[in-house]
Amino acid sequence: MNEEQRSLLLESFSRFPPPKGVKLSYGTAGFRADASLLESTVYRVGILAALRSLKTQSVIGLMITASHNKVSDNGVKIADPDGGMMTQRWEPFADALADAWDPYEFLCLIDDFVRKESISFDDDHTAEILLARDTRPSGEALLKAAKQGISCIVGAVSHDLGVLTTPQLHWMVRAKNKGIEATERDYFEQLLNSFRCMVDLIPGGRKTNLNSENLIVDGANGVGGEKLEVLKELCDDLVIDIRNSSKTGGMLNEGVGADFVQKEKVVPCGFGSIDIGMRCASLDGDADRLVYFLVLPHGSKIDLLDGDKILSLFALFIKEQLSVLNEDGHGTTNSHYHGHLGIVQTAYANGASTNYLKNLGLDVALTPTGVKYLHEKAAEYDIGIYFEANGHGTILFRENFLSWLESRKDELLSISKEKHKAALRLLAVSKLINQAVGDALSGLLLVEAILQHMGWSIHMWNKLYVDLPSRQLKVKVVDRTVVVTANAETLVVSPPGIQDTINALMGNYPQGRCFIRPSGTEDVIRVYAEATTQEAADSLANSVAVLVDQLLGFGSMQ
Ligand code: G16
Repeated sequence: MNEEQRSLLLESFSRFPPPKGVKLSYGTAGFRADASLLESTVYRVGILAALRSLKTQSVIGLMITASHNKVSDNGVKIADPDGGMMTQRWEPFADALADAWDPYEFLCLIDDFVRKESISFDDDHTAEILLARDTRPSGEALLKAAKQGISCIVGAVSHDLGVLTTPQLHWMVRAKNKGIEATERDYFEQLLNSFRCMVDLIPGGRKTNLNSENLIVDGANGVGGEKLEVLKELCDDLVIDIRNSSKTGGMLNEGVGADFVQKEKVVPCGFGSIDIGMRCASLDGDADRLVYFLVLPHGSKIDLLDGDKILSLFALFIKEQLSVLNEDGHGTTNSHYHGHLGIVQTAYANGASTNYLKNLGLDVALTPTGVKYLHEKAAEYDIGIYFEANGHGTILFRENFLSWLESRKDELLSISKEKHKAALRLLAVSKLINQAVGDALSGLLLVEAILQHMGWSIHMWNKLYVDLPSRQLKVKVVDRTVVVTANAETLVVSPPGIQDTINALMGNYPQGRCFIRPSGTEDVIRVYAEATTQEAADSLANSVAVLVDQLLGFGSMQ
């Protein structure tokens, strides 16, 4: 780094001192904390994004969001050139940068890293960063801090895209680096064109109103509701009733949104008895998660169709297209099978969903929580479908497989119309579903298209399998980092002894399964339990939560 660069960094450093006594780390989905603590961190992530852009010689994304967290929190994360999460290799540097107190330590840290990563500051390439934020009131000021960070790397340019969903930003970064037009309009056009293509390919021709009930969507009082209004305006094929859009004045994620619906399993605000039996969906605070639900008669209970059920619907559809494509004309499968399909879940996946997928003959892999892990694993297949139970997921298509489909689709028409259509459907799915990250808007369109294709109502979809009763709890502890897990978070290796007690508790319940893990987005330990009855799942989750509270918490639970 030259002197001009050093002095720019030193000068700006003094304007963004880190908050005292707080150590933040690049967790499950970037840095997250109370918004009042984040200015310095976001400024430093601006620097990080510019360095990442120089290193990769590509456009990088920086998103200000805390997604499902409460409105007073905020967060920041980086999208890599392919639109995915920032490489995990850079996370330790992100942590060290966020934590540097002394100006010279700060400068040395950057200097050493730049050298180690061979980042070049030549004039031929300058850093370029796309910036966006969700609807949180703290977003605008934090976005300014990010710009300040970016601008202290000589020549770096930032483009403020304003309020976007997280997946829109990831999509735009990916598109821009592929040389594709990358405005919000382009995003919606691609989604809607491929959705229409899927609808046109429905067996027996386009059918309107197969799902006679309207779709009712809870927008979490956030950016998702706002963008869904735009989508609705552009699409005549979908009749959507949007509730809790950010315009209605409700509080972001407060009694609404995919995280609330999935964890509490009750109706979100704005829904009630008039919606009984209707097809309802819920987005989270930055629209990267999607769940569906049915309002049950009497009270506020729902039947939840979570990420596992969305995954199962997608898997069934993709498997059907691959079978048609690979069928040899005599009812048997071609010996040169095209399109290896793989499924990726986490330990939160309901046991019934995993059994269902395995019974379909599919490969099911397990990773730790966090799309960065699931995405990496899913990219190993020709078609990799990943979903967390909380509704965060997508379908990845390997480029080679897509090129093969593209090159063969016309030739397939001379062999069989059905094979040709199966190829077209897979190509349409690859354009409809976000290839960068889980995206509630594109996921919703794909669910709707597949339900129409199958001629299914939400009730029929819900019957694919019956969930094992489950319960999720969270426990406040003194220091959540003391809990270390292994085997895709199914085993606690530290502190010693906890796992033995959890095992003993699990033994008290038929099909009892329980695990704990430190959250990467909230200051809590999460507890998940499932068993054959709701009472048993609740009791197992409670007893493990009490154990965690006694050993690591504040002893306030009974
Ligand atoms: C983020 C991650 C998800 C993760 C969720 C909860 O979602 O992207 O992969 O499942 O946090 O993580 P944790 O249990 O570690 O708090 P979002 O929608 O909040 O960005």
